[in-house]
Amino acid sequence: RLGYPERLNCASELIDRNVAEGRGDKLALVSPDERWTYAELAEKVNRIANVLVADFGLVPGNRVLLRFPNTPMMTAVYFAVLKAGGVVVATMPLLRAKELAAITDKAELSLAICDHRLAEEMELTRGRTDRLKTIVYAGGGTEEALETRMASASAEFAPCDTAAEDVCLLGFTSGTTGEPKATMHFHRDMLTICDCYSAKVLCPREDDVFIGSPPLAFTFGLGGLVLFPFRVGATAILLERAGPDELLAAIPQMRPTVLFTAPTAYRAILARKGDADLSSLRKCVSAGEALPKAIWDDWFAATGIRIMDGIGATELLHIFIAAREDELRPGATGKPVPGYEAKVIGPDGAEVPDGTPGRLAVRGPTGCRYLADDRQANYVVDGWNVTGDTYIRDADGYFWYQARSDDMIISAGYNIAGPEVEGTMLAHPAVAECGVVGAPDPERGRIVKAYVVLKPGVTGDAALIKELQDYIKAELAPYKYPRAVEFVDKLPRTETGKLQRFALREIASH
Ligand code: 3SK
Repeated sequence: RLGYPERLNCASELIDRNVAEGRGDKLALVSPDERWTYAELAEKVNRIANVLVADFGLVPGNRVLLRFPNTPMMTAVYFAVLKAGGVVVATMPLLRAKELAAITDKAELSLAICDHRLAEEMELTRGRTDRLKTIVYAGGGTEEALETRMASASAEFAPCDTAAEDVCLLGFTSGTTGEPKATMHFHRDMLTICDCYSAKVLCPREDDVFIGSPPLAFTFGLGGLVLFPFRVGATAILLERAGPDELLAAIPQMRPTVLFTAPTAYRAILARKGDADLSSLRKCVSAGEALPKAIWDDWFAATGIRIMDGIGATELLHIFIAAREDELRPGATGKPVPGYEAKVIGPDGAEVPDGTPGRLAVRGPTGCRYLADDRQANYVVDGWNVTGDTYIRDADGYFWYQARSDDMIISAGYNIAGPEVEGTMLAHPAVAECGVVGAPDPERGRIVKAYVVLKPGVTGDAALIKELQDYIKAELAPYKYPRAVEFVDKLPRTETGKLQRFALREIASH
């Protein structure tokens, strides 16, 4: 039992509490250009909250679109909306006007706060929806800019007396495969993920310094780069661009202790690391897509750190299966995070025996509440959140990822998990990246097809194709080998680095 009070404002709990408990002078946020203590952050949050209420008439329950790269200012605006009782709708910086307009319409947004460097697409959005009435720009130094308004606003703001179960966040799912869905989360959910996954599995300390790549608009980034550090009074480094090169430059210089990123970034950092000093790191978390064991092994060999894999979902706000470093099994995702339960179910919805693949279902203190969406009935069945992932649970209760349920390839009657073939292929010394999908085949229905990005200097020819095929046959059941292999320069990925298998499937079907 988490025992939160009925009235709760998560902005007060995550920011003001640090000041009240004597951590006002402690660094909350660091970026290449700025260093804000908790007291400075609290003051900016208050000023912005006053601007939102006094200048733009925000009332509790109003939704506000946020459009920023990962910056201290984005964080301040985020918590200002929450402190004033508003609802944050954060968007990925790279979204285009068409996508922003779809979100604006779905969430019925009239107010947006936007980094001035992202103005172009924001202005185009105005032309695509009638709803958006006001756009406030941060930065840029104009008279209307957020900072100018903040300067004349009060530095005091009493938190809105929100209920623990008032909605505070609409998390949009990446929307790569269809119409975007918005998941509603409460003030208490923001603390729940800190007090379950972070407190019980990650176990951060007040002297930790967090860094990572996911955008704050993706709840993986929100938790890992803001909520978890703030819950324990730690420090977060925010980088606007946080690809492997930027992380490799920042880690030796800024000496973070906790890294949140995705498998692709771990792999790319290893490939480019040279003699970069990563010794400040003590904990590394991977989520966003399944972590191939080959990457886990290589990272451990290079750094001595046991990457903590995890699976989460925007629908559940953060990670719900993971394991502490001392309990994890390389290659397995882990066990249900304390507070959550998980099971593997068959097509009839009944639990399947251990060792049998099926759909992962989970329930716990956070869960899916889609905003006005019929798809709610497919996702939550009898109180269980039914994910789109195929898993096996072993006899010891560890959950092993197989594939996205729609990434299972059925070839001549065999069930083949594309990600398993990818993970194995990645361990071949010539392979930098790999995506495996089913391609139509007149005889077998589908065949396994691998799209391979080679390491620099390696030539892709017929001999290498044969070598890769033999390699897979030697490592996995031979029916899983890719009957087709194509060398490509890059793979289609989402902004958060996830492989877009649906895009590969489409290419493979032509
Ligand atoms: O994709 C994931 O695994 C994830 C992890 C944490 C929070 C949110 C998501 C979608």
